[in-house]
Amino acid sequence: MTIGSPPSTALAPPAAADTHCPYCALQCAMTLTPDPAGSAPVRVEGRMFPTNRGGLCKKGWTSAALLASPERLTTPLIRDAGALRPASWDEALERIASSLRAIRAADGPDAVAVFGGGGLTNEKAYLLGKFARVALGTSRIDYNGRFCMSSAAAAGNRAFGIDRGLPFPVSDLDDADTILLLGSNVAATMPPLLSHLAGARAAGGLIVVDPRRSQTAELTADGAGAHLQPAPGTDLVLLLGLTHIVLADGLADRDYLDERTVGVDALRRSVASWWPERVQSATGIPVALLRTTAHRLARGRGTYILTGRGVEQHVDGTDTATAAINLALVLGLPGRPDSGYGTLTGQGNGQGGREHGQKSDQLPGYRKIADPADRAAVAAVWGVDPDTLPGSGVPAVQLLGMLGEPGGVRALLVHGANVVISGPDAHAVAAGLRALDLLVVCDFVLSDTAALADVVLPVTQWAEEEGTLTTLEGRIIRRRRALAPPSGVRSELEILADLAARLDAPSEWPTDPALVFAELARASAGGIADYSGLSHALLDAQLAAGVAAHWPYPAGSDGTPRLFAERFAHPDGRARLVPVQPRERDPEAPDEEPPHGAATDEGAQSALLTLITGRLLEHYQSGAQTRRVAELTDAQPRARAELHPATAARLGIADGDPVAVRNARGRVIADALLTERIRLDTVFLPFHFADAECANLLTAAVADPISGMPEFKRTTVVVAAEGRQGAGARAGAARVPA
Ligand SMILES: Nc1nc2c(c(=O)[nH]1)N[C@H]1C(S)=C(S)[C@@H](COP(=O)(O)OP(=O)(O)OC[C@H]3O[C@@H](n4cnc5c(=O)[nH]c(N)nc54)[C@H](O)[C@@H]3O)O[C@H]1N2
Ligand SMILES: Nc1nc2c(c(=O)[nH]1)N[C@H]1C(S)=C(S)[C@@H](COP(=O)(O)OP(=O)(O)OC[C@H]3O[C@@H](n4cnc5c(=O)[nH]c(N)nc54)[C@H](O)[C@@H]3O)O[C@H]1N2
Ligand code: SF4
Ligand SMILES: [Mo]
Repeated sequence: MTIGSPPSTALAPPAAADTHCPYCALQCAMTLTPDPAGSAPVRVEGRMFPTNRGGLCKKGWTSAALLASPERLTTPLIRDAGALRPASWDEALERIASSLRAIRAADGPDAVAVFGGGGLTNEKAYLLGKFARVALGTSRIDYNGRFCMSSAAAAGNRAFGIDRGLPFPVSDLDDADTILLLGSNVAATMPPLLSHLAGARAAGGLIVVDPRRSQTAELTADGAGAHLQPAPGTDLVLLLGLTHIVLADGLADRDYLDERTVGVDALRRSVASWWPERVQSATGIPVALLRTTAHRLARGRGTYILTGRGVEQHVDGTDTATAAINLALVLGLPGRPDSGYGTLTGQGNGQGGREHGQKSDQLPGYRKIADPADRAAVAAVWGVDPDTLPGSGVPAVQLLGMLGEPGGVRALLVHGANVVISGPDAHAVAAGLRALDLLVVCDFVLSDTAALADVVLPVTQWAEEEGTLTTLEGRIIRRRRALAPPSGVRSELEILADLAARLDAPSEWPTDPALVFAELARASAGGIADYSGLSHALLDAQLAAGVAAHWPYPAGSDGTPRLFAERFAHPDGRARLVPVQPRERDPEAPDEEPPHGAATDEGAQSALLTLITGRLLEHYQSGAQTRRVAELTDAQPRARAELHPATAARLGIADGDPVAVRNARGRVIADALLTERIRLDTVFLPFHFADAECANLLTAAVADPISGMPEFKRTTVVVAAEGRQGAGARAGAARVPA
């Protein structure tokens, strides 16, 4: 094997760099200017760009704080006698390589697994997928995007034959008359995106579907639109009901259905019994509101349907996203220049991260690892025999369930994920990580997962590296280097190349991001997510000229800002209407599991509620990064459990009191935040916090059978004032009516 050119860390940094925020998929544009006298090494300014129009949220503004944080890791760490101690790179890498060799020799390549992340650049994600298949020979690779985009991806693939979050530029939303936003709280999760909703609000057409009156639902007030507040997890029925009304009231686009879709008859039959009164009783949404919503969507002056994690992170998330697509197709929206359907991708590279080989069944370019032609094409680029490539692995929830199990996983390499906070059933995840023979975590801070590792490797941060990311609109953008990394820190590309060499891996392992991208482009040629017409140099020239690059971008093309104008990606060019129905509740599903000591009783001091989890504006994901930024933790220092004042009053809980939220899996303690934004029968916890405040102590490791998405948004819990938990459990818990 050969290791490529010297890493780009040898280059002198530019005076100012035009780059993008390290956090979410909106990838707001910013300019970083070195600021030796400042509290952070660079000054952050918002930059004009179509997605953010110069705006940034609080997380973006404060993103430089972590670059020179005292909590930054700058040396490898090795666990010795129970504690982590500093080590040299050579010692750390040799410890990893020798352990991997021994485990592989004893138990075969699948005893080693890899867990990636949707925040990794395309270059890192690509090289990580290649490293797993070529250097480790393991089938067991998956990533945290499984917890994020998997349901929408599965639904998009089966309906359209392709999975690109928004098949149109974000700025297309500006001219919308009506936007149906299901399970997405963009006011907190992508604030600069709100400017693109202004047109629909002015037209009175922003319709938000959320069991909470979220900050985004609040934007529908004063005639700007409507807030539909269904019981958690009943969106599928709501969508079947809306589709029923569209078909029954003659609002469907018949020509479009005839010319562009397959399966309308079966779809019609599947929604026939979902008449509005039945939907009202299942969801709680009044019939009149169902009707006005369906008619508004069919008004035909620019209608968009968008989904977020609130409808996707369920055991039936794929079917719910499919029902949203069916509604869009019946209305004839996808592919129309003024209308469409899309899902809002979450992580910084949530889109690109799901295209280039981190998924268990995938090769670069969104190719299928089980497809002989796809295997042959990628193996040719890698210079290996296709028969040496492993087959499909298992999705993330299943992978985490195999840690330390007999015949399961003995060694895990984690790149860009903090699974002990963000995976469902966090106690079980932690136990699995502790049962491993080798846990290696690459990170730039000692994340909660890194704290459990046997070896921790310190890596570069966003402002110190070159690369590309693919935004929520399928646009490939450049991450640019603004300053040199601290000494002692290496890029993941260097780490993977070094380990590949120590493991005597075949193929080439370039470490220059531009060369890795060039290889990625070749490997993706002819795939669904084709990047073969692009290079770092071309992207830089386009950036300077203000030209956008959206995939598919095959060699010789100018890219594809809008998909589906002529055809969908299935061989016959037509979209599939896939009939879906609410499933019989799985007895394993969290809803059905009686929490310890819970029963219905008069005078109960605890209540059986549905737990919803989600996000706060100030924190990002597991909080590994944002819990280390003073301005953000000052604003949101700890988890607060949102409760309706009436529910709280019944339980004797006042605002700010500590409450215990528990079930058979775990117990979370958080201060009460009383708010009428939430239903009487639900409690909301953010999932950004650790230890006793970790919301995923309560969620179950049950997953959507199609996508592998865990159930993050609907968990049955018992809530009581902390301290009165024992009494509450003895007295039993009363179910609170909606
Ligand atoms: N501040 C901040 N911004 C972020 C992130 C972050 O961690 N913090 N993460 C980024 C990432 S990776 C992602 S994926 C996105 C996620 O962005 P969103 O999808 O906006 O985030 P969530 O808060 O998980 O869920 C959105 C809403 O779904 C609602 N919801 C819960 N259950 C249901 C249900 O059954 N039905 C319906 N209709 N709604 C429901 C919740 O009440 C919540 O208001 O945000 C990105 N941006
Ligand atoms: N209960 C509940 N759980 C959830 C969700 C929910 O709504 N509710 N949402 C889910 C969703 S949508 C998502 S996306 C996941 C997020 O799941 P996590 O994996 O927890 O996401 P992050 O907190 O972003 O973790 C990324 C880690 O990688 C590090 N990191 C960042 N960039 C790099 C890099 O380039 N290289 C390396 N090696 N490390 C890097 C960060 O410091 C951090 O420690 O959580 C999921 N979990
Ligand atoms: S909206 Fe997302 S990309 Fe924009 S500044 Fe905030 S976290 Fe960064
Ligand atoms: Mo996400």
